Amino acid sequence: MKILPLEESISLKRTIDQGTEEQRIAVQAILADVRANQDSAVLRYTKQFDGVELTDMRVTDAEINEADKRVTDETKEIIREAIANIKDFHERQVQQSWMTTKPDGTILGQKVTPLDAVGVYVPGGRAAYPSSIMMNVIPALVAGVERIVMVSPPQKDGGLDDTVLVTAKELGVKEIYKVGGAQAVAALAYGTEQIAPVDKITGPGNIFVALAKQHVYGTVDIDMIAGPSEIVVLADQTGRADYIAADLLSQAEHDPMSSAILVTTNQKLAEAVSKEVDKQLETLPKREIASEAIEKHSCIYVAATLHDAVKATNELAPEHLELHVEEPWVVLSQIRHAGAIFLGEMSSEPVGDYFAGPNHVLPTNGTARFSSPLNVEDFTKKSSIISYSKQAIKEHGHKISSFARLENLEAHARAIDLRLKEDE
Ligand code: HSO
Ligand code: ZN
Repeated sequence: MKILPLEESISLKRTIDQGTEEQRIAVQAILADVRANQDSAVLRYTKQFDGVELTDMRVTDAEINEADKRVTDETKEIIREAIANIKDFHERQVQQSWMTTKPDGTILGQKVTPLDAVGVYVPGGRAAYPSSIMMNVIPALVAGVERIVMVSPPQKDGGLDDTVLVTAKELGVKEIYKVGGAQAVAALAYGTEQIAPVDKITGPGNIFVALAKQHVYGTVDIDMIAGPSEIVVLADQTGRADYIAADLLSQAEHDPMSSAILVTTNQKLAEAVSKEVDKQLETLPKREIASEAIEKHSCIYVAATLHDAVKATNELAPEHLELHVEEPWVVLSQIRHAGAIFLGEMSSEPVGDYFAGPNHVLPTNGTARFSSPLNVEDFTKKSSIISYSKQAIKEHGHKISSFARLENLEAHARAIDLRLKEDE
């Protein structure tokens, strides 16, 4: 791994993959086709892109039960315990509706309502992570969303991955369709004969899914367009090179575009981590992906002081940040931008990916400067509550109609004046 002195300021200069012109045109054509021709278009694209001829996209109870038999009890136990931890964490995020009353009888408030229907996209093949299904579905469940739909592209045999179905079963998701790509996003956004439309689409996907999500945003809500995984480790002289190298590689193995960065105050540690990364890479099954990420998008920065290291970390605003320092709780108070912060050398990043409870859908690409992990609030919306009393209108009505006339909106003013007159 490259070792560099920490310069004045650093940032991850990467942008979201916007796709090629060709891809954008293809996605728009698919969206329009599905909107016009509904299921017949969806089934045609499933045949074309997934090589499977389906007549019915809905996953049956029998398919789910078959998958359930093939998955070991041990795996199911781990899935259940992870679900329990993630539920417990997200239940703490629930926001209550509130009302406030003023002496003149005015009642104001905010009513929190879960979304009616949400679609969760589950990528096909090796990227079909059960953990990501949990991270998308659980906040929706906790928010109280009544209809949660899952979509995923069918495998060559026309089915879905066993662990995907078992995870859905454990979560209580029953409406699952074998459809992927831009056609799945279109079906969820516009609706087809078989798939009723949803209000929000979440979950990761390939470039076609990402472009389709961007395009339907406005018709429905979407979660975010996530970039490749990132990790920053901030370490002082107390850091252990083998732990740090292993954690850097844990994110490097996600994608050749992933970024793994160590910012340290200790030159010796920098050299030891660099060696460890090379050593650990040798035996990693995904070493091709990980070494490309390490070579092209990763490096080690050596900072003169911990203060400089913290400043650089805030500039990076990483998706994941690990603090391998003598006093992580003190350093925490200086961290302003990071999706998830892991304190101390036992808090290895995969703890958060799978099990601890916080969501692993996190802001990437520096967006931790202004956005948050996927959470329960993302599956709710709010309505403002306004109840004015006679007394309140009498006291304040003239100010409101004056304000309206200031904006040249006479009908607004008269609506208020009418109430004032009645009261005379
Ligand atoms: N670290 C990934 C999520 C993930 N890891 C899923 C394993 N499975 C993005 O935060
Ligand atoms: Zn991960």
